[in-house]
Amino acid sequence: MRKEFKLPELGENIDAADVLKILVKAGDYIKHDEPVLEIETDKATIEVPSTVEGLIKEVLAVEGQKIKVGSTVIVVEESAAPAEAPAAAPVTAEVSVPASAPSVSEPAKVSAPAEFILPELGENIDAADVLKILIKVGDVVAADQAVIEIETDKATIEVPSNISGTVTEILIKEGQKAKVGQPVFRVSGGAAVSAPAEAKPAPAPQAPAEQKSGPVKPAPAQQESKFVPVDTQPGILTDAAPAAPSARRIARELGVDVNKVTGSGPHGRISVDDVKAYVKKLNLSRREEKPSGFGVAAVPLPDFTKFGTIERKPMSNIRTKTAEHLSYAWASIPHVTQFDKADITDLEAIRKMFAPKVEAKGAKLTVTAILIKVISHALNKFPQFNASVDMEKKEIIYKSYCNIGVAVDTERGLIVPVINDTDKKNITEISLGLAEISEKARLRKISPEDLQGGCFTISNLGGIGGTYFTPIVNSPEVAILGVSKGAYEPVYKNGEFVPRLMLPLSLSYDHRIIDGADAIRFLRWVIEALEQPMKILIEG
Ligand code: CAO
Repeated sequence: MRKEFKLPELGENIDAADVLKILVKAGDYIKHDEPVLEIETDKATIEVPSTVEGLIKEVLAVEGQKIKVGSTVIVVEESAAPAEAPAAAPVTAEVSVPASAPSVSEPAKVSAPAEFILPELGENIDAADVLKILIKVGDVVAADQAVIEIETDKATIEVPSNISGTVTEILIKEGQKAKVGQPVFRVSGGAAVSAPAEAKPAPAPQAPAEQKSGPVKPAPAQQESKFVPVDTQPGILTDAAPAAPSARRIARELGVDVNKVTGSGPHGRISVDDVKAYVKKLNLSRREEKPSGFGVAAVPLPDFTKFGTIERKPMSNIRTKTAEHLSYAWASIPHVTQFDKADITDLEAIRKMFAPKVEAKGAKLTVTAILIKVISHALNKFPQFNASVDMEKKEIIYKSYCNIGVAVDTERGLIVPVINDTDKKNITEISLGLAEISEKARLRKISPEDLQGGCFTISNLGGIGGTYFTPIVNSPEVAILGVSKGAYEPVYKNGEFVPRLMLPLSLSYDHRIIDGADAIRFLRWVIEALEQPMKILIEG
């Protein structure tokens, strides 16, 4: 009796696979659970075991082609069993799963060791620093359980697992950098919950996980479907690039969209070499491109060891991003910095008077909080300071919202969280907001949203010291206020020197859209508002 072996279910949302290797040929005698072919899905390479037994009459799958779930792979003649084989071995057309292979008959179950890989972390983020590993070997990990704490240039994130099971191996270390797509840990005896990690090549099949006992089931009626290479079924499965997991992984690591790579394998299959060739071509074409105005060629560093002992340490993500962002801002914005001083003697008296009231609400009334309020009014008065430049379209973008970024000094470096709608908040609310973001920044709890949408930045170094400095405009904003240490100094007033508390201010601005005269007018307005707070109430 002739029997067909069809490609079984391969897991949730997997309806086809690439045939890597056919492990049998016509004339072979195949037994239950013997591997028939090696296939590759997006998630894993799998050896598929036979659920039929007999003499192989026909092999319908073709190496290098795609095969759909349910398509016939081989046809066997049951009665043609060799002498030593059981004449009528109990067969079932239901699929048996080798214990060590990824899920076949039970979609989404992973009985093989499964790997958790570092998932996508957001646009332009391809790596993160591993701050803490929250699991250890032997732990039973549940789906959605936080497994590692990482830090990108944007935020500290607890990453939840998408697999469950007992942790058998941890593949990264605290303090290391982990790349998106990199294996993080392995589990055994669990289930993939969503977007399962790429499984390792399946070892040779062992005992079937689902050994059928009890009455022999009759094989279901033969299905009509024959092996259908997907190429002949346009529009069904051709949306994703046919790439091996290894090729996808390297593409991810190199920051390349695998769909843009031309595959040189059968049916355009993309190999690791294809990805590398694509990256090489991309790099060559970039080198040939003309420098983009602000591009500065890197000058090779001298060999410092000639002068003494050195130690090289990797930059943290925050440091790397700060370096890139500030280099870009410094090179692309024509900066001018305007210096001036505000007499905050009276304001200091008012600050001290109101400080207990703000403190009762749980915040501290500081110069920074007051400056945020004053700047919010100034942005309303001088709209070109609450703007961005679109040089491509030759347009200036004016914003009618007001969010102020505050440079915060943390032990991991500088970050600039944003307080939203500062024009609509009173100083107590701003103080509470400032306390919240400073605390979050220092406790590494800032989320990417906390860092977005700023219109203007204030950088107050006065709590530490300094007289003046030249802050760099926080692109795509167009101005930044640097604040240095307020100190008493003699000021000539009404024919005599009097001690006044003077606050040094440094306004850096983008000269493309702000002229020097505008900058002085803006800064003078801010200073007058600090010196005579009634100005805000009167002029708004
Ligand atoms: N002049 C004199 N004293 C100042 C001052 C100034 N410009 N600014 C703050 N102070 C005083 C405060 O009044 C406070 O004194 P008391 O404790 O006696 O009240 C003390 O310094 C500490 O202030 P603070 O830091 O707690 O509060 P803040 O709201 O003024 O500042 C923040 C908050 C987040 C801006 C600040 O903590 C910070 O991180 N500053 C560094 C910013 C930075 O690194 N900028 C550089 C960017 S470019 O590399």
